[in-house]
Amino acid sequence: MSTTTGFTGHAHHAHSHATAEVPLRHDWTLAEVKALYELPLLDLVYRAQTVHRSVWKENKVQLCSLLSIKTGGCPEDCGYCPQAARYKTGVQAEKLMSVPDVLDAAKKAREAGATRFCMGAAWREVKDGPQFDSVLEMVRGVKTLGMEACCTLGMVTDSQARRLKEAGLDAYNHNLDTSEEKYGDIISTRTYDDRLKTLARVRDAGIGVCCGGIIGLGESIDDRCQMLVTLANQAHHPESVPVNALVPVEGTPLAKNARVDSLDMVRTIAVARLLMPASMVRLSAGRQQMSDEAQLLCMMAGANSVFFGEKLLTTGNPEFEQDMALFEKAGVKPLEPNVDKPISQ
Ligand code: SAM
Ligand code: DTB
Ligand code: SF4
Repeated sequence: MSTTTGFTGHAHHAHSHATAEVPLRHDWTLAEVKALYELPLLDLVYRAQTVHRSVWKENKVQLCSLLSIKTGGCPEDCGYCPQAARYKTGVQAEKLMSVPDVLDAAKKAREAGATRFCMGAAWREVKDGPQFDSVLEMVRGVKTLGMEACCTLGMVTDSQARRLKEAGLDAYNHNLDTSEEKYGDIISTRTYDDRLKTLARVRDAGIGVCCGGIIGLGESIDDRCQMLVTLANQAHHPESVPVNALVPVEGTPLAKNARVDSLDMVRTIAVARLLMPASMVRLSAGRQQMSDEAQLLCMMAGANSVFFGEKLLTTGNPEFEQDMALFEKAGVKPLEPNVDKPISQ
């Protein structure tokens, strides 16, 4: 099945007025995708950049801000995660942040140039009640500030997805992380199918899907490519595809994993760009370990978003000044904040 990119109705498409002629395919085979992944690096980057520029004509990079609104104490056993209660990582379990504190952080992020605000909670799933009501309030507040609002709260039901949509949520992040085959080695407290079900509920509620993965979990190239195939062969591509490099955290089962080679990030991002031309591809966790040059190569390969600010959820991120210096010296254009909403609001 093949459709052409139709740029309507999504907040982030405001910076691409293109009626691009790049076909959106949903029938990728693993062999095809592996052949792309294994191209000579510069051929791969050249192809990804060519597709990228034909769709994203303004070639801007979105600055997103991430806030952990509920840190630690999670009952799941994701092998990479410092927030799982069962691993001794030094992350303390905290209560859900208050609505005003979250909105203060959102305002600061907007003043610093963020156009998207992502709120993360270390929950297995959302539970109805006062805490979820507060999250809905946070979403409404972020929307009032004129930013894109994204949440990542674990599994949701249909009615919870509907309520998030009504509150104005633009996107829900829920990663597949790796291939279905590899999944059981990394997480035992839920299945790949649980993940896909939540993603379908989010999609059905009309919320944008943010779904990607992590490299450096000990997966094979096949696993990496298969994850990208699974993402791209859905009836709709996720509007947003975060590509994370494992941040190894002491106390987690994956703490001693080998450091991710930056060029593997470049390849993964390039293939994501080729498979999902109209999706935002986000260079997410792992930037602190990457050189300026490697990050720029990721952008050449099609990454058009980064998380900025001193922290991701619990681990480090490059300093704000360092990021701004990189954008400045390389002439990378950040996506402008929504000018219709006054900054003082
Ligand atoms: N609990 C919710 C869930 O799992 O969907 C939301 C928060 S969870 C921390 C969000 C994502 O962060 C995970 O899906 C994973 O991809 C990423 N992540 C967590 N720990 C990481 C690490 N150490 N390195 C890289 N990415 C990580
Ligand atoms: C995503 O794919 N990466 C972000 C966001 N979605 C929520 C989270 C990265 C977390 C890195 C580990 C930490 O800081 O705790
Ligand atoms: Fe919990 Fe999410 Fe961390 Fe898994 S990734 S342990 S679900 S916070």
